Amino acid sequence: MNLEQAKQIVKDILPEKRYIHTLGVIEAALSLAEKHGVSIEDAGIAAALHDMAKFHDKNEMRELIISRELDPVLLDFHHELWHAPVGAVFAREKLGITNEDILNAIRYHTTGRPNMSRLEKVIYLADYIEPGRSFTGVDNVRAVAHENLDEAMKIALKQSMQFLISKNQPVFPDTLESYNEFVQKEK
Ligand code: DGI
Ligand code: FE
Ligand code: FE
Ligand code: FE
Repeated sequence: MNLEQAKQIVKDILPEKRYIHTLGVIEAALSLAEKHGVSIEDAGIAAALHDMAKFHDKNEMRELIISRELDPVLLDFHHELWHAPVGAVFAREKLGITNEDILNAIRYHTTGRPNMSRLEKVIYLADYIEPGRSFTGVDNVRAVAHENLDEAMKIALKQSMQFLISKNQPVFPDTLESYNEFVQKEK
């Protein structure tokens, strides 16, 4: 599978708005990958496929989380979180992707996790800073991400958790653990 093939696959699955977001994530991921010595090929494919399950049926995703024995804690959280791990299952089962780093980048693009690979950080951050995003603080993360992946992850995770807390939403354990890791690393 190459980038053009991956783009064509998601173009057929996703509504136009989400496909445009995906093109933005590809652009940001390629730029970050080049800057930080990550495989351009892997970054492009992971970015293209990262939201492939975004609009999948909620009940089917629930069944899949159970049948594929994904983290059962997911079921206690908003279904918005499910498209990332389910997307990794689809990339493997429907598209035959076997590169575990690409699969993990898709799987953890929404929450992050401790011990992320550089590719995982690139995809998490590309999703956060793609040209279509316009929330407060995004320009700062855009600038920092090209200098220091870990510092950018810390800021993005902190802002994400602050947003969730302001909306009275629970924070998924991986998100908190990932944030803690980047803060403690600095000491
Ligand atoms: O799929 P995207 O919209 O491109 O972005 P995403 O996959 O990063 O995030 C999707 C949604 O998930 C976003 O609206 C916020 C939500 N989210 C992210 N982390 C957490 C979360 N929701 C809860 N409840 N807890 C989290 O830790
Ligand atoms: Fe997503
Ligand atoms: Fe994200
Ligand atoms: Fe996304």
